[in-house]
Amino acid sequence: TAYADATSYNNFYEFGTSKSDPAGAAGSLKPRPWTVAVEGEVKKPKVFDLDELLGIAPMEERSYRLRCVEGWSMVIPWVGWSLAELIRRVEPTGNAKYVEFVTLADRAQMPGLRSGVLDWPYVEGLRLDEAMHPLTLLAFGLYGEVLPNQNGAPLRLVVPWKYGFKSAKSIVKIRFVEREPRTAWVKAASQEYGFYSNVNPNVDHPRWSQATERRIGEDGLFQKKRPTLMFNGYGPQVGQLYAGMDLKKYF
Ligand SMILES: Nc1nc2c(c(=O)[nH]1)N[C@H]1C(S)=C(S)[C@@H](COP(=O)(O)O)O[C@H]1N2
Ligand SMILES: [Mo]
Repeated sequence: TAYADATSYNNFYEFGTSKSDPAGAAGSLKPRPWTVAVEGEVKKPKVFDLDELLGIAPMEERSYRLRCVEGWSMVIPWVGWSLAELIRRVEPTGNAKYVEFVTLADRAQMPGLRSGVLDWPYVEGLRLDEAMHPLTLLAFGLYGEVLPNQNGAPLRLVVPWKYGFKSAKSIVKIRFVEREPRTAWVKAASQEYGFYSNVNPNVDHPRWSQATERRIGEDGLFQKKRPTLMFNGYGPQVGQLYAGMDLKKYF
């Protein structure tokens, strides 16, 4: 996906609900100074300064497909390291079953918070084994640059086998918990958005099919549609996490 498309067609409701809003409005986000509190069921809770986080593990570049629940997808060379690197350092206790990601909610920086479209702050969550999976990236950049604000500066998740909304932007808190977190989209519409939200062409969103997708930048005259792949094509790597689970029930 072209850099210009990846940075101008975004979802970031804290800056408005239309795809072009974040690129226009996210200039008011201040990605420095920034801290991330890592807490809850861990032996070594800690408030990390951004500069410390940047040095935790060597930066890697990974091109991931990301598919939005609305049917568009992108392929972006992200820069970051596996979230597992951070998780190992804080030593989760035996009670840590899930990881909750809380993102910035500051009215002074985020005009979209005036709207009640979501219950702020935006919260996402993963099961601990999903969070530990090496594909789960804590991203600090894209295309070899620091993250533009509209893409979730200064740090965000990228969980490539799940719908885009699981990839929380501008994270300020990571909590290890025993119970499945109540995530922002589940709170907003639990019939439409499940906790797992694995990309699954066989489970339709109640209002539209999830069988195909449109790659951003390819939407010319003939609107080429691509078939959506189970787990967004990452099935060989992540399918085992869901062995024995009914993915229609746990959508
Ligand atoms: N804090 C926050 N994170 C968020 C969102 C949001 O509204 N707020 N939108 C999500 C959705 S629905 C998608 S599809 C991706 C989009 O990421 P991108 O704009 O960088 O492509 O971010 C996700 N992370
Ligand atoms: Mo999305």
